[in-house]
Amino acid sequence: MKTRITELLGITYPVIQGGMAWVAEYHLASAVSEAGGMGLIGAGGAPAEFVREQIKKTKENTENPFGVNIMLMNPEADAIARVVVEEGVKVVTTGAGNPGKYMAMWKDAGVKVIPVVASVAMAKMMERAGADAVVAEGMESGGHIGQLTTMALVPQVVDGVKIPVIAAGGIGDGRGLAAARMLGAEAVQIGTRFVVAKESIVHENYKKKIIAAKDIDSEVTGMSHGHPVRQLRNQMTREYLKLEKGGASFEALEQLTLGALRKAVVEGDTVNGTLMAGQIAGMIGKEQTCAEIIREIVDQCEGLFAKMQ
Ligand code: TUI
Repeated sequence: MKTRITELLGITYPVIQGGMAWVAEYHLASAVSEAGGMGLIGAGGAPAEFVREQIKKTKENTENPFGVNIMLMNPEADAIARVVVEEGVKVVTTGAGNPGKYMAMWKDAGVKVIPVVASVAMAKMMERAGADAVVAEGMESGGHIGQLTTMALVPQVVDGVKIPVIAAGGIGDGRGLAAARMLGAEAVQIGTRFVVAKESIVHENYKKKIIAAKDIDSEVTGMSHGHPVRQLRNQMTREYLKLEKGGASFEALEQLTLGALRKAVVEGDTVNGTLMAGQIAGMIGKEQTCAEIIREIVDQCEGLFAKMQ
């Protein structure tokens, strides 16, 4: 399972855990890294000092490489960008924006930079700016998404850049890893399956909703104002989509979702909370440890490749 990504990151398996806001804190990140994948702390909308604490706790729990995902809409993104350098974090992934202005600082500090992109143009721009790899994320993903599917996006990004590509969106098992490798990706990033990991601190109610979800149970809100977010259907999404269809303003819609991800993750509010999850939720049937998840994915993928020969 050696690829340019396992070499670049110094990991055993080409499996990267999504840097999910509120969800991806140190218990999850260190468990994934301990299991031979790449754990990520999701800075989400958190303050910079909270992220520093999370980095310190992750270091106490694993000696393996781990990274930090910086969600660029966070008003504290500048401070978090400095914290990762100060704390000697080896890998940064970014989402929901263009990390160009931090690139020189990170490269000078020897940080490996892996922006999440949703288009070929953005991937090329990131390569020119010095990115070490990109995550090509399809709209099957949970959370903030682009417009293209993983199947269409990944091979086009692979053709468009020389740096290695990590596939994300709609990947939850060894078949997904094998398919991603066939599309030219050298690793996968997986979010939703790790939300229900034993080491994930996400509220039981949220985990149960993912486990119970069917293939068609996610919805995309916020398309009309350019911030599409995929999440499981509930009372909140029904209300949101009704208002959105009626032409509600961005501000009015934002009122509905303010603090709603925290409500879901921390309080287990599955009625008014934002249950971010990808389209693959329908395939996720049980809670497992990160080590079991990674082992199963890698074994299944290797079995498929062996069968093809
Ligand atoms: O960032 C994500 N997924 C996320 S971030 C997030 S936090 C949040 N919380 C509440 C409401 C909304 C968000 C939840 N999920 N994925 C990575 C990703 N990045 N997907 C798409 C993009 C992207 C989009 C546009 C990357 C770059 C980009 O370019 C913008 C530009 O400046 O050109």
